[in-house]
Amino acid sequence: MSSSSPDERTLVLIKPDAVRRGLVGEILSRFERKGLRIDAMVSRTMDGGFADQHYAEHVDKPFYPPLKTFMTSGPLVALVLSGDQVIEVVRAMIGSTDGRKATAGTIRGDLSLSNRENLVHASDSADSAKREIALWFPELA
Ligand code: FUP
Repeated sequence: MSSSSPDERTLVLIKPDAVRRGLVGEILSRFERKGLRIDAMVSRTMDGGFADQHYAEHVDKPFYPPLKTFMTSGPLVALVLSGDQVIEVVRAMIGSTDGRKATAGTIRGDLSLSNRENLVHASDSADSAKREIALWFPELA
């Protein structure tokens, strides 16, 4: 019997710009090829109240109103990924927030030219992963 702890989980959103641009397969494929597991996945359009909950730490920021408009503008794909150190691994794979500055080879660095329409969200810590998975997939929490 192994005594190692179970793999970590993270919450990922493939944002409305990625869905509109037909990049869901490309993005999912990167995560699959990395060896991460998809534990849950759903297509959903957020309403404003849900966006406020998801982005609780940003609701008072000046960039939030246009971010909210964008994030509620159409369907997105929400998923839970698991794997060894998945939170850090996925953050590295998506790249820095601004697609114009993100390193080539990352999802944002290769495919986004925007600081807002940057294709993916991924939990940035164990605490945010726990909170976001409970919000999006309460059945898994
Ligand atoms: P990230 O963790 O990389 O997704 O970035 P943040 O948590 O800092 O920001 C969340 C989202 O807000 C970003 F994905 C895009 C949006 N944002 C803006 O629209 N303008 C900004 O100046 C910063 C972030």
